Amino acid sequence: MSRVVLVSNRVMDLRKAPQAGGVAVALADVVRSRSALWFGWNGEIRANGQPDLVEREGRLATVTMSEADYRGYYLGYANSVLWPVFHNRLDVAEFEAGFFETYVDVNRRLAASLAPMLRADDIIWVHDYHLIPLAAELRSRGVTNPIGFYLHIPFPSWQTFMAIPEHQELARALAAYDLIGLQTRADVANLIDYMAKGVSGRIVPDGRIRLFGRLVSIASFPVGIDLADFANPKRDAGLVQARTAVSRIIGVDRLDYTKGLPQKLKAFGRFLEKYPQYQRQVVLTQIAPPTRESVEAYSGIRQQLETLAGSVNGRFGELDWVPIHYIHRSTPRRRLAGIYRSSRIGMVTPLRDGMNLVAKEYVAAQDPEDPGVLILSQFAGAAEEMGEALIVNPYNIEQCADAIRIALEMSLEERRTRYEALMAAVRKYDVTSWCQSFLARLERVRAGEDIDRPYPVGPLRAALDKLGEKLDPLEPADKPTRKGMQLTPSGVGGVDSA
Ligand code: GDG
Repeated sequence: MSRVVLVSNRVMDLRKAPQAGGVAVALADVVRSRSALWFGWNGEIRANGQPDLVEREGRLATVTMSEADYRGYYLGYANSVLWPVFHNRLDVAEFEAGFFETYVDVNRRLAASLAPMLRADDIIWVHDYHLIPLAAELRSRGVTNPIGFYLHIPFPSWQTFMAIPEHQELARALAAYDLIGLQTRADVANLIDYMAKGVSGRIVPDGRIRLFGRLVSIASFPVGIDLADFANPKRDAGLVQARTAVSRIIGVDRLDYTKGLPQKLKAFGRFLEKYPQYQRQVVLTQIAPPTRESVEAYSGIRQQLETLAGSVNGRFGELDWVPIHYIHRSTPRRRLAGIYRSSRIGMVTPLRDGMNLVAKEYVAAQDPEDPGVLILSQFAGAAEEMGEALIVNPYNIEQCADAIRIALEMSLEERRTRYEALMAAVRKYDVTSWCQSFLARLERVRAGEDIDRPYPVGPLRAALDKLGEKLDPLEPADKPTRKGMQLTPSGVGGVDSA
């Protein structure tokens, strides 16, 4: 088995990764379990920090960053342009700030540091929107290894993506990868749609996309959790209020404007107003640790949430009942499973989310004999696999308020049926299968076997004949491009004469 080189914005200390949760756990597991190198920023900002001075410690290779690089690359282009746009928030994107140059420059210097550490048979797996230009920068240094890219956040509609002034440069950078992995089939359709309409990409018969003279595979690999972290927890006694009859709704979200927190608090307030019989019977515990506080767009959200929590508590609260418990601190990971299991409802209602691991963690922690109910936003990637949750539109406050009531009144039988279906989905795409399937596909790229053949060639040829088009033979990527098949709006499976 070849060595895998993982590249991500943050590299975690292998001892601390398990507490960090999320994908850090998965990457740390990959590093521990096979021949691997993990390269990226160690989280330190130093006056003389540079992405081109590498510190090696075992299988980790890390760099520090200067204040200016951190501002332009991380806070700037990554989190003030790409994060909002990819989450449909063009209104808070800071396009004019001139961050793009620093973003590319940091990627260039990261590539310059990484290139000398690479071996001929390495496969390289790059993570997330901070590092889109990395493969192109490696290629310009002569790196020919298979390089895969995984986007943890959603890919927006083609019109939204084209609002980024540098969208063509980003598309060219994406074309330098051999494999692009996305969370959902909807994201795959959006990316292919953009490539077709925005930069004249063409699908070839084996299912890959020809773009800027290269062939790129695009597929969905839904990210999952490690079930063992959440199975069989004890109910967290410290969380249960004095009145044992009180049902808890739990929310665990970084305090990010994409997570739909104001809408969630409003929906809970509306629920208490509309169904007063539940006053004193239900609490909402919202854990919302701080995140990216120095990014402009995050400045108002904390105050907005505190005001909303205060207003619901002031309006409905009693001496012995506080309706909303709002915790603006991180909670130790070891407590999360017990908190989820103690909660009758998991409320995961982001306005947009790549996947949302909290939805999966909540389900995995439930007692199979007496499971709670997951209320899930239709705009979380998780909704594609978790249709047995109560799916809601987080903007529809009335609907969310009603969903809380439905969840509270749901029969044990229905809760079990839904739980079993949800658990099957959480088990099917756990974190191990996510890593293995992506890496296996990247290995196939190296072996020259990354061919999907999604179309039976006979019907395809007939359809193209009808349109007067020719089937694009599989040509080496560096040969001049012939006219291929036009992409359909949904990306795969059809022929469009436009
Ligand atoms: C990005 C994408 C995608 C949260 N609060 C605390 C805490 N957490 C943990 C959760 C979970 C993780 O952080 C959050 O993961 P999410 O998936 O919910 O969201 P993002 O951080 O936005 O992650 C997302 C993900 O990447 C993976 O691809 O699903 O769509 O946006 O594990 O449990 N952990 C602890 N204390 C907290 O207070 N210990």
